[in-house]
Amino acid sequence: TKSLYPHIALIPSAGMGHLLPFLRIASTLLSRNCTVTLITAKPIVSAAESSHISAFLSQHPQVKHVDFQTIQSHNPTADDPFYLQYESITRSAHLLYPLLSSSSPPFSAIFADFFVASSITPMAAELGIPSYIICTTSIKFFCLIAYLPVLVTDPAKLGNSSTELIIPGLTPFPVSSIPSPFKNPNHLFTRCLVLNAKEFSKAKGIIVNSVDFFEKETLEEIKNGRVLENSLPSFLPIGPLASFEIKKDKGEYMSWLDNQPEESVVYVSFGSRTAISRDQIREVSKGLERSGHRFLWVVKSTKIDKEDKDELKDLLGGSFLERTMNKGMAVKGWVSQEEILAHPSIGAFVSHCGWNSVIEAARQGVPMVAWPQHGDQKVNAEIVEKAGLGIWERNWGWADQAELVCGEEIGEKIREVMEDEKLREKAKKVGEEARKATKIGGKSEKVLKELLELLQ
Ligand code: BUP
Repeated sequence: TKSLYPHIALIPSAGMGHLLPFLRIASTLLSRNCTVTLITAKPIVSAAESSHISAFLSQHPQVKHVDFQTIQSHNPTADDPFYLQYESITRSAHLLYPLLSSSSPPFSAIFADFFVASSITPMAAELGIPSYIICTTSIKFFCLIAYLPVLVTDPAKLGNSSTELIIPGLTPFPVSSIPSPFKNPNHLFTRCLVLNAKEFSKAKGIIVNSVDFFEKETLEEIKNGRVLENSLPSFLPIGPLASFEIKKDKGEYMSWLDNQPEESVVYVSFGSRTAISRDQIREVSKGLERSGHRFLWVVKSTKIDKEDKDELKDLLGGSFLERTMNKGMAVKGWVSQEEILAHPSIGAFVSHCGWNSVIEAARQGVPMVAWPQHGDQKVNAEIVEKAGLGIWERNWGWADQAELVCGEEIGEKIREVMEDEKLREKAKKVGEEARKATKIGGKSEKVLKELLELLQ
């Protein structure tokens, strides 16, 4: 029998940047009386993913959890465990058929990560369950992914880094912003995305953690109907997704922030899966010191958190820590980024521009120094710049390029953002607009409400 409220299956992919938006969607759906089944793959790559899933489930006991064992990939050409995990989830998703077909109450819809679309979307169609893709990146980058099946047939289009890539109907992409794996059709990251992109058109919609005004240009181009010959389902921006509460002891860094003057601290983080080289870490430390501003810095030197065993004093040098003792705080391990960005003492955010980080900064109206490292991040950085949320120094290359960004330049950019009152005002406006969108009657709230009504 069909219940009054939808029963939704949530299927995230690997990495915190994919898991967190799903948990946020789950808690939003629960607050609207939906029944939620969370389907996660095991084994899990990072410790942060395991601990967040457990904490979320213990706080939301009404959520049904299915932990499914994946068939592991053994791909010797890929060294990124997250990419391998994308592949194994995709290859194992057919194992979910019995669950998806026989759930009680039956599923009203499946919300699946864009990295599992290729296996879930056709299966859902066969079962007659509406399926929606959850896009955890920007709408603009998603359009690039949707174009990948065409692009890989003609990689010469990316031959020259000083030119632009034209995707019909969209403002051109500077080739220098396209992630380097896209130049290689055999790269695991590219292959996975191509496979998934081919199935995008079969979904009922693409749910995005974005806000109408924040990606206005792209949304208008899509509305004009010429993007990818209109083959994509509708985009449903429901962001900025609100955080769900994880009751934990307040970190030492939060008490430290409590004692700093308003808007005086630069927060620095490059996300959950960017390993910054030791040499680049040194330059960041010089930059922070040179900027003269207070700082809170999340230091990460490995891709996977479980492998991060370096001590702060080995990475930064004991003398740096002593010299900056009264000026800043460097931390290792997981911090509550949303809480940090919401703290009144935060004045700017030096960020890799992972999409969740961008949207969190937008929601809090915190000005950014965009420092993209890989993947979607340069495309996202341009959106940050256009929206008036931050500045982006295009000469700072990808993380895998040999050239270091020197401390002097880093310090200068931090000063520029911290001391730019106009930018601060613009960023605050972005924050106001973003928060308005999810209030009752706001643009994102309406989109969500209409979607859930449709699924009832
Ligand atoms: Br690190 C870290 N605390 O210590 P992105 C990250 N986060 O809350 P990424 C913390 O993880 P992808 C920490 O707030 C954001 O919601 C942060 O996602 C949170 O970047 C999320 O910003 C990280 O999208 O993922 O991790 O590089 O590559 O998928 O974009």
